[in-house]
Amino acid sequence: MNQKDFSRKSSLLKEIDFYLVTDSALSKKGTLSDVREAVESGCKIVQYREKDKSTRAMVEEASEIKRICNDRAIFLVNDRIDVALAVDADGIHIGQDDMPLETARRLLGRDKIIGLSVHDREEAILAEKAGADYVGLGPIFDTATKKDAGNGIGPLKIREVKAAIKLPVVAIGGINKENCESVIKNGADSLVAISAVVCSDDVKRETKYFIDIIRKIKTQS
Ligand code: TZP
Ligand code: MG
Repeated sequence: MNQKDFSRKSSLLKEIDFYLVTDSALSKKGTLSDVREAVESGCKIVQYREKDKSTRAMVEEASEIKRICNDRAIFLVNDRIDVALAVDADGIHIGQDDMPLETARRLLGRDKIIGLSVHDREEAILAEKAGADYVGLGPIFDTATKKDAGNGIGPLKIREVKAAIKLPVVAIGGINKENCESVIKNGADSLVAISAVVCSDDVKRETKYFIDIIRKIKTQS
């Protein structure tokens, strides 16, 4: 998105439902195809998460993802603040062991979105105090996608975190079509389902499924 400013940032994040995180190792049709299909399906937030490519290849791919997202979806880069800056992404997503949030904020400025991974209520409260724009909470269920993710914390923890902070909470880890209802019913604003979407033959269809179910449950509650 081009015209992002500080006042629009929180309203943009209020609109997210299904959140696409890319994974080139798991993807059936490739990262760019996954982003294209998800955004065409109505996905409003994309995170470029790439662990195996050269910086040059990442900058090229990130630049293409930015073009696809354009003004249709928020575009964030996982971990790599240099790549985010190089392509003027909308922000970054970082973990507890990555660059400190305060440092990332200094480098990116207040208009950019910074998401932080948290595992419990205490980390979520600290994330809010440090100036995160949203938290990624997980792993909600056990997952094979991230080897060091630890055990699933269960969907009830979402409720606990939602009660403690005002920031949007994005649930991640082991989420699929069977268990996604419990994630939204327990208060998640948005969810990530990496393998459930990028391993499928039809990313467009799977994205649409998640968007529809998330919206349906949100309007019921
Ligand atoms: N962070 C916590 S769990 C996870 C990440 C990146 C992997 C989620 O992948 P999946 O396939 O949706 O379980
Ligand atoms: Mg990280």
